[in-house]
Amino acid sequence: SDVQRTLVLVKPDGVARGLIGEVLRRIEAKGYTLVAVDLHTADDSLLAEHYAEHAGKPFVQPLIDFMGSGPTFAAVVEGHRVIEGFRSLAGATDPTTAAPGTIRGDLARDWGRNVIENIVHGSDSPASAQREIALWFPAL
Ligand code: YYY
Ligand code: MG
Repeated sequence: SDVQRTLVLVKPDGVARGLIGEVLRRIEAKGYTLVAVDLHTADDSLLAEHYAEHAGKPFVQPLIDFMGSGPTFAAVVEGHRVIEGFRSLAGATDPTTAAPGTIRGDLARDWGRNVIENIVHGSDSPASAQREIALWFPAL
């Protein structure tokens, strides 16, 4: 198989809780390689493009508000089958039912707010990865 790149985000909840290092530890322990990293608060236009597939859904505005509420740690991560592999490390979208052993299953929970706060994002396909890396790392 070909080497892949994926976009990983430690979302504002993960950054605020001091979990950048824990997420990077799991990525590095798994054996994947960091290609580029950045820490900044994303603006609305970047977030609207990043979540374009969810445009019109009821959770998209709360999601964009949450994602812009503080700094996000962004990383491009490389390895064979890393897109699928990081999704496996991250676990299911809903942290309440995400499997123990995963980032979301071990580190996230439902706080009763109107947005799912689940620590991390990972691209879900090669096409998404290419599109998202171009958005977050235009110089790559
Ligand atoms: O790829 P993944 O992050 O696991 O889930 P998506 O279905 O792409 O949704 C993106 C993001 O939106 C999710 O991580 C939490 C949030 N969200 C939400 O707040 N409420 C929902 N009903 C569905 C998703
Ligand atoms: Mg997704």
